[in-house]
Amino acid sequence: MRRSLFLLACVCVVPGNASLPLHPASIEPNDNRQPAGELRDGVLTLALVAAPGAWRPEAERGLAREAYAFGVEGAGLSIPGPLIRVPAGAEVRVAVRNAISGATLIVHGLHERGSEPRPLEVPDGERRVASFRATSPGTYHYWATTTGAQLIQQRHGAETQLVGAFIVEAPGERRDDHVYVISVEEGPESVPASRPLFAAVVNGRSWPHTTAGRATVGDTVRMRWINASGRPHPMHLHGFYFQVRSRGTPARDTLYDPSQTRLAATELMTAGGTMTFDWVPDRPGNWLVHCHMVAHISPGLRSGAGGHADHRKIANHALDGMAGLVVAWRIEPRAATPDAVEAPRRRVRLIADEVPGLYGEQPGMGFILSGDRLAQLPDTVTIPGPPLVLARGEPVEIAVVNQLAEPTSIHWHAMELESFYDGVSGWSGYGTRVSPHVAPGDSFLVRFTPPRAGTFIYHTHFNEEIQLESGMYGPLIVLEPGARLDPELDRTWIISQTGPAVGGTAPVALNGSVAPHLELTAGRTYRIRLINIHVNQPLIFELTDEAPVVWRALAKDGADLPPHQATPRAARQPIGVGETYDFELAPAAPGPLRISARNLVGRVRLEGTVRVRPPD
Ligand SMILES: [Cu+2]
Repeated sequence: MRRSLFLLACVCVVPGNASLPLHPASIEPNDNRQPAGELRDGVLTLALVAAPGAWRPEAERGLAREAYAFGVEGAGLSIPGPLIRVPAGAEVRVAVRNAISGATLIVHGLHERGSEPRPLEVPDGERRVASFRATSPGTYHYWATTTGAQLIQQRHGAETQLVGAFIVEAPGERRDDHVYVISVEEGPESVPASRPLFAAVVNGRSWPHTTAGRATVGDTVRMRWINASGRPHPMHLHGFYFQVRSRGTPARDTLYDPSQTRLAATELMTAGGTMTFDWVPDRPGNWLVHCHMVAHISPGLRSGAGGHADHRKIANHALDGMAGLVVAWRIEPRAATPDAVEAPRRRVRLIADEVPGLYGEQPGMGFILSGDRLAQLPDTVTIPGPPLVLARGEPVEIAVVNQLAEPTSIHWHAMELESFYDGVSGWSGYGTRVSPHVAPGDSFLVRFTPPRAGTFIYHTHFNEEIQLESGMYGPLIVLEPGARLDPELDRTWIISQTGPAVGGTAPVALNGSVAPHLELTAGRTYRIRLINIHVNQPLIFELTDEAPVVWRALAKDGADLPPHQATPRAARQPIGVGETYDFELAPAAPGPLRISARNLVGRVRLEGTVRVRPPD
């Protein structure tokens, strides 16, 4: 199928699929606030249609794309399709009419979870009914294919938008949650990783056209996320932690009991995956929830953008330098909010600079870190960036100095700080006080007081495709007051890429090396801070021996695990980009250990070794 774009206003439609009508119906976005169908006496009755239409991921501003979509019979099509939402125990009767000519429609997900999946086969032009009792509370979705795809990740092109949310409420559960459905339209290339992405949307719209959420300090905001795309998405909330309440697959949702809930600032959802989380914003301002894979928030997703945007010409990074899987939240103060920023007790300078020709013709971009005395200044950047070590409760002022040839802005990933210092230029802040980007030759003073000790990341939030790939990231480590970082026992293993990718995914490196060789000593107890800040590569990280290697989980995203979850486990950790994990590792015997990091379909992306020396 060729990439087909057409102007909605244009009468001469260029169909990419034979079944697209000459004057396609307009497909509207669906914010999932209104359940569809009629619920009466415990029975939900709903009549759906699946049909082709014209969809505008970027609202009135952008071009229209052809898509197949669901709609309520007689009421128009939407992306995502109508929200099916019932209390647990309800009987669901959903009729589906197939108005996609020349294709048999197979609808997945309209069945009780825990029972045998029953795909609904609807021949061309006909109508079939799925009837079942919804008894398992959770966050689910339904999706359909015209090509016989067995899994959601096998779809591409126009049918990728045939999806809708399906929520089964537990008794007494609140109903004012926000349901977000992620869908991605991709091209048909046989290797999924090299498929071009045409649109990445949340509830049918690409940033900045996604629906913004609004809340007030102290509210509890519940979000249900459904990854109805064929790609993994590590979803990151700026400036806060959220409490994870459920994680699910298309087949099953696991609702966490209080002993299973945990904090996260970034949570990886694989294709078809779901999660529910609660967030209590305690600071006002402009915030974002977004996928941390740079390809899924790239301005190149904008129709007509043609790949890369020239960031030197972008006035507002937030609105013009990102697209795709981003959702805004504006938090209003509950009362007059006191200035949360304390006078700094510590000052550091973080200088962004370039190293010409580090990656062939491309420069490296990285950081120099110093105290407030210029005499301490090292002369060259390191990639990954030097560890920025702070103390819990100690107010810090960081002067971000930009010596690059282009603007930048630095984000303090998972740090609970004031919005103005969060690093999304053109967005972070409140009211008229919005943070600027740091122009070349300029600087910006960032102030915050780390409220918890843990493993965080500092990284560029500007022109990420170039700046992040070129080296602008480093570990941000917060220690308990009075503690000192012992570089022998406290190890950071930071996964990233090695320079700008040439037409694909950049090679994976650990601590800057594509073949890392690390050394530990038997009998010692180490803290391993595992960070993934690769631009686009979620990984399954593994440490192996002939016998299973066991480590003890300590923290995720900088937040300590509750004590009963801080348990020993096999040294194997899926890690999305933007996630951090802390482990305690105590190798008992000398010998070699093997490091491997595979992508989510099992291909090895990084191999290395750890030599465990005999005890002294
Ligand atoms: Cu993503």
